[in-house]
Amino acid sequence: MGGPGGLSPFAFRFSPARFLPCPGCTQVGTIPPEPPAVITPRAEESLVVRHTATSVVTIDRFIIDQESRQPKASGELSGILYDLVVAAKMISNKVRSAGLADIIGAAGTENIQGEVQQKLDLFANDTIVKAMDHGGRLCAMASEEEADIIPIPQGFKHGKYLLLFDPLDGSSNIDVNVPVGTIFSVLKKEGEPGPGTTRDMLQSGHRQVAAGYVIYGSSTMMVYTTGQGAHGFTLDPSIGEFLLSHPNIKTPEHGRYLSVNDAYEQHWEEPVRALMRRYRGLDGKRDAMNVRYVGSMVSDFHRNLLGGGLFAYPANAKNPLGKLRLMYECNPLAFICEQAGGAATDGTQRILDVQPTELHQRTPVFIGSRGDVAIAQEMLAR
Ligand code: AHM
Ligand code: MG
Repeated sequence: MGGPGGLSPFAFRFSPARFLPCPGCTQVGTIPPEPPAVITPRAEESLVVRHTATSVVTIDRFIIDQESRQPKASGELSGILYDLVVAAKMISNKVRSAGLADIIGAAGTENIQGEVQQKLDLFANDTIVKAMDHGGRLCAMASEEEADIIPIPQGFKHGKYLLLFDPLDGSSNIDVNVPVGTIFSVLKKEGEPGPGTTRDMLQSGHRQVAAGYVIYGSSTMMVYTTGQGAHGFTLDPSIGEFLLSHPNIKTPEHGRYLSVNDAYEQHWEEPVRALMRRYRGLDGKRDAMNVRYVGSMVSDFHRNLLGGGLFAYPANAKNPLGKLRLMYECNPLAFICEQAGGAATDGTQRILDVQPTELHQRTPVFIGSRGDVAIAQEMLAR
């Protein structure tokens, strides 16, 4: 094991020699194999894979490779990831045609096939539930779209894992063609096998066994971690496969971008105001960060993960715990961020150490480049 970027050598096989006309000559003969897909470092220490015409690393292949590093792996977690990949492709396909809703029928109306159009976030929710509920690997699910946990239907086997997800985060942006995303977290049920309960789900984020997100942007990307680094895959629509594009993502120690909705400034407490002045360079203690706020957490987080920066959704007088949900928004992104060398805090403690008491619990969050998160920790703990 241990090829470039931590991949096993078999992930970079040469295409077999073939009998084809030699390039630049008229003879028919064996042409040398193409060079293997190579991984080259780029700025910000992230790695980018350059695939060749005949050698690519699909997400399935990568998942198998990672599984083979865990001698005790049963393959169940890999199965969950495969099913999520299928759901992500289906949601991506639907999101891509969202702009056509006015042509083929808006949500709540009948489309030309006589089917009732569904809101995209509900479509995404149903797609994930149906992709995941019968595989025998999960014992329960929870979604931002549903108040209670989602049980495994009768007649299907219960597995040992729990899946929590936000099917379509930032979905209010769909109407204006802004990227949205799916976020997921996988936990393991402790104790006796059988149906999962809310209580089983109330685990701190550091116990996640896998987490990831899908961003439906100018391209569709999935980024996930099982605790062996954070890896990004871009959907190639021509072959319908997620291909490894960003292995072993590393986020810069300090970032360029600050992502926060400062319309809430009047409702922030003074330490948060002082912190934001610091990030903007207004107290003279650091260079000003550039402000970028999409209003779609996955988009803001993804940009900052690759380019460096900090996403913040602090508590405010109107929302004393902020807006974002701990278990299926902040925990999975915090797991990925830490795997990429970043950090996440609620202002007083590491996000991944927060002990949840409710399924849909909210938390303030400051997440991104380690050095920038450290400033939040220092200034808010005072
Ligand atoms: P949602 O789960 O209802 O889509 O809300 C979450 C979204 C995040 O994607 C985004 O960062 C945030 O809400 C924006 O909220 P605000 O408009 O208050 O800044
Ligand atoms: Mg959400």
